[in-house]
Amino acid sequence: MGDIVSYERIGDVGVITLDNPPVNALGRDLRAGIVAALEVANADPEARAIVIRAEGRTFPAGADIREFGKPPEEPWLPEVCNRIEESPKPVVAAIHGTALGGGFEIALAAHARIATRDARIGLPEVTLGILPGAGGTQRTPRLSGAQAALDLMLIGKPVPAERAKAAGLIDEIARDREDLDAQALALAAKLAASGDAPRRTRDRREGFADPVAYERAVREWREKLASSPLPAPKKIVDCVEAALLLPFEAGLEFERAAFEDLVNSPEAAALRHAFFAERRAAKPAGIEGAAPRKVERVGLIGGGLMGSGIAISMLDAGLPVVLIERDQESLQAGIERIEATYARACARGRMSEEEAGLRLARLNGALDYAALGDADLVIEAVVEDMDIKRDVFARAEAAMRPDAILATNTSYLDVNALQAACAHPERVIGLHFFSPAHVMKLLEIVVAEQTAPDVVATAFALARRLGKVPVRAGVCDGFIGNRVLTAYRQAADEMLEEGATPGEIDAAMRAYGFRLGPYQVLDMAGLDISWARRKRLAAQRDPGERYVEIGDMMCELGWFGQKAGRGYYIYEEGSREGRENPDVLVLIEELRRSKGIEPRSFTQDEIQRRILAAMANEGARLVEEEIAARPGDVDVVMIHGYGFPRWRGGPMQAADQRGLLQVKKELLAMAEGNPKAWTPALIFDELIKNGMKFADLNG
Ligand code: T1G
Repeated sequence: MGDIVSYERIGDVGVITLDNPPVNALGRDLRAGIVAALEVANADPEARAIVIRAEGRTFPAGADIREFGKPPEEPWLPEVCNRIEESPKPVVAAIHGTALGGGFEIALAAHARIATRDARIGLPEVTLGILPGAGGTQRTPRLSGAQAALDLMLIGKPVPAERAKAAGLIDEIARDREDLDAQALALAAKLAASGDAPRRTRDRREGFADPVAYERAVREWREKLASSPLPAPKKIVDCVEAALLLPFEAGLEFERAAFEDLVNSPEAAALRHAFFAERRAAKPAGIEGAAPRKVERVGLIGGGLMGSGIAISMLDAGLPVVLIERDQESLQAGIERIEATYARACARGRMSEEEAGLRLARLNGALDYAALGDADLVIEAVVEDMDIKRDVFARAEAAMRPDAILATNTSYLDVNALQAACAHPERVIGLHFFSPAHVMKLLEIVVAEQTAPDVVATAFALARRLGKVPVRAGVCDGFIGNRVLTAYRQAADEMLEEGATPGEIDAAMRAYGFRLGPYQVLDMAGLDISWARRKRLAAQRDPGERYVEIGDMMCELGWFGQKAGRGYYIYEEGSREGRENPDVLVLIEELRRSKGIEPRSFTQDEIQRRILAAMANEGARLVEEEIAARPGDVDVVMIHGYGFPRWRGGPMQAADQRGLLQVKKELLAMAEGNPKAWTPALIFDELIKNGMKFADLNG
């Protein structure tokens, strides 16, 4: 059994307890321990029934994801589940926390399931590019029918115990952990006392009661997934359909074959990478032992698009916010923007009026900075102008407590310079939210030269509280995300000059998995934003570096994108769908002629390869400069802030999958036209020479 599984008898019930922190992941040792304990329990003459329960924060939250991609070790999880199901004594699963994936499959193999009211169950394997491979696709629909089973497996989100009970997946609900153990023992004893043979889930057919509804659910999900580029969701539908059509054992084999096809797929490898990269990014080096400061009151300076979004994030997390603006009109506009967002949420049934009222009650507006006197954290979200930000910081510092944290939401500006001008530089940090700030998950935490470790720790704790995905970034122009974005756009612009069209480049990146291409995003965000930055940096630009003027030429004509009705695309009144702007093609043609460039055609594959190489190279430079702590952090930023398809794993993971030598060759070819931008980062040679990948630097 080892020391992570224990067995004891309470009355006439054998109790198997799992204790493998942090989440009782079903690694080899835990699986072997369960099998051994089951044998002991079934051999124990005094035990008439069995309870499987867990210590720690949760019932098993799945198979051990770290084992995937490696040769599987016995006992295999499907076998463990079959052993539980075949137990001659009734087995009850006592669930608390989050019973997910293989953890819930263990419970499904038991003869009855009881869960605490606040427990959640789920089969989120699709979020890892795989499927429930230990009988979940065969046992779940037998209990709940196809609709509930498919929703659980294809949406991939855990559901509350009550909902699982309503779907036939949980038999009893316990008020809390204490009640859980007692009720599980009682249920086990009751099943034993019935004298009936344990009811195997494989023999259950409640979910097959309405085959028409079953087939309809299968058909509807299959239609919904028709255009999905991902293999796992479609295989899940096939498996659930097989559950109805095939005998159980054949269904299990069908599931196993599908699982093995998927577990070694590039999508599954990329999604696993993303899973662990997010968790590593949330634990930055340099704050070990630094206790976060308390944050119970927040001040927000600037109620524009970003400021109001950040305020909503704080209000949503239960934090009171005082919003500061320069005049009454702007303050009113900021407050109305926040109120309108909540009104929309209520109108869409996503929030009750009462809840919206509670959140808005935590919002106060003020014109006087003195209102920041008791704030624990103050964030400025004013216009991207260094002088204005410095002035705002100085006025905030004068009003704030010396131990309160002062943060800037700048997207590009030099946080070191802002910090250096402060009376208490150690309390200054960058908190770079992404628009809309109450929706976008990413939070770039920009650590400046003098930022104190406990201030960094506070920022990461705050991110967790806001439900954000935090990534530590050093100070440079654009931090991690906007630096990589700039390289992305430069690579795209160069292909525009060489013969591609905005539509072709956007189509290629959509085909790669982005929801929108770079020119659609530019039109949405407004071309004037990046124009302002190019103008700000014009004086420092290296004349030797290749510069594509198309964006500037369009801005000079006022073609700022959606807000101007035209940009790379033309937008009919009020529409966000655009048709390619033929006048842009004329401008590009003129630019080519002025530079003597003979246009050529580009395949989608070449467009994707060049852009991905550009992003990976910039990511590599960010790691070399220690702006990014590891390549995985670059991937997390691009996935959560810039729409990089998660199932591709991010630009660094994509470069690893393509092969660093290939990517380097791509860059060298691009560097012929622009050596400054595309000369491969030195790290490429280092890794290639040692047969390593970016992933090997993720620690
Ligand atoms: N395997 C290995 N490690 C895991 C793990 C898992 N399944 N789940 C969590 N961890 C680690 C995680 O890396 C972190 O480690 C620590 O636990 C705390 O996690 C056959 C094939 C359970 C909701 O997809 O969704 O079963 O960083 O920071 O925010 O059909 O973790 O501390 O070193 O995320 O409170 C299916 C994945 C697997 C669930 C807790 N299961 N986990 O969230 O903590 S596939 C999942 C989660 C499967 C079978 C198939 C969350 C959580 P470290 P955390 P949290």
